[in-house]
Amino acid sequence: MEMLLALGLLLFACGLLLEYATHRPLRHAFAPPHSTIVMTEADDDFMEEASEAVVKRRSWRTKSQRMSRSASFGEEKPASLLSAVASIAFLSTGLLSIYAGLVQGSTATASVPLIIDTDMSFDVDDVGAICIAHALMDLGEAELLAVVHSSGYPEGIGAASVINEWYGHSSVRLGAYKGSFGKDANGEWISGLYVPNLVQNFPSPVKNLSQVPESVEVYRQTLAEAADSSVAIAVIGFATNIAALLRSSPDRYSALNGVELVKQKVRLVVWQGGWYEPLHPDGHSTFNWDCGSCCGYQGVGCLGEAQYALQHMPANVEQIFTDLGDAIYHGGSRFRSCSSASNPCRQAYIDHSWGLDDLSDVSSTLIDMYGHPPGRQSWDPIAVLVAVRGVASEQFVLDQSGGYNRADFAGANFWTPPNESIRLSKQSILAFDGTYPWYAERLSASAVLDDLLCRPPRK
Ligand SMILES: [Ca+2]
Repeated sequence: MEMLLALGLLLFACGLLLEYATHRPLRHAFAPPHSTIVMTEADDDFMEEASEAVVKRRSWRTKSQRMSRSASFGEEKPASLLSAVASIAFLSTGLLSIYAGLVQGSTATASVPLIIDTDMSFDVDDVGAICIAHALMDLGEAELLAVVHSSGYPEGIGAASVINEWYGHSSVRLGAYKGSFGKDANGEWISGLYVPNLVQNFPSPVKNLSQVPESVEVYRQTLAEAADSSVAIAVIGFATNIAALLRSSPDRYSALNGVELVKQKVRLVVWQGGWYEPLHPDGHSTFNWDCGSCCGYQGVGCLGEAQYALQHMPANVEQIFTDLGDAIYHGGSRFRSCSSASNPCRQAYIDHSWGLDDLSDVSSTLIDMYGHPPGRQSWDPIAVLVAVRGVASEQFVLDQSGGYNRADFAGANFWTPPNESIRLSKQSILAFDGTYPWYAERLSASAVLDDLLCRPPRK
């Protein structure tokens, strides 16, 4: 982009110099003699009615019009046709180059390079998170670079491949943690309720982790290829992969170790992990960081990884921690009716036990307001949404910026509010901005997520 802009500016300057050398402004070469730009009363009336921003733009235009108003083009010396053509060539080529540079630049800044680190299996909100990431990719808002899976359950990454296939995004890299964590007390992999159906009955090139590299390898290759300070990572599962990344050594992809590589390439990490006041109490453990201790997972191979990752994340990387999602539902009956049976995202919600038809976990207020059964809570989709769109676009706000988060070995987290000694921290907690009442802001977020889920793949 910089090269294009520099070339454009150089050519544009050449055009101006040539025009100046001929003593005849280019715009005059084709203007009728003695023509004058006329300001109307309507222009001034409109200015008074316009917003402040519009007034500023029109004031600039009016000023330039007034400067031109007295110009009498017939007084200029005639220029040769050759010099006029040369001026046009320089100016138009320069402007086109500038435009191309700006377009390229705007595209690069509008599309967020994204990696999703998921434990897809136990809960279905990982499916929603990854499906909306693909929808955001179709919209040009995200560039989903990779999906990595954070438990050893062999088929988990197969479900991610099914979703890639559905959206036609085969370029999205896949990687998997290949350790022993992810089993229950009987030594059985914890599979969840939707992965087997997706992997066995929907098309995908990858069925299990034997077909993909280790997550840390995918992380390192993808980051090494990315622009500096560009990548957003949404960690919506266990911390096994990202801790391994931070521990990693130089390899064929990069001469940097893991911390150095993250420091150079990663702009933002959004963590679905930990609990934060006032929504939730401080000092408690939560699913992702205590390695699913509530729900049958044996923690060996995972416990301590959230603690390590928080301790070793470079300070220049922005970190947003989110526990929002409890009463924000997505993937309900609206999703069932807006998409087809061939959509694996939809099928996952149907297969999940807390999915479309189970209302036991929902308040009657939310059902009434939303008008239909609500689907599943939205912890992971919100993390991905914020990683891509930022906080401003969906009524979110960053709270307690400059505070500091840490976790203990068992995965309980402790948030230290900002103060003088840690005011330079780039860590924040995600919150709603309070524009709307509690239920309305959640319903609004639900609608955003369902809008994205209902988008058919562009392919
Ligand atoms: Ca998850």
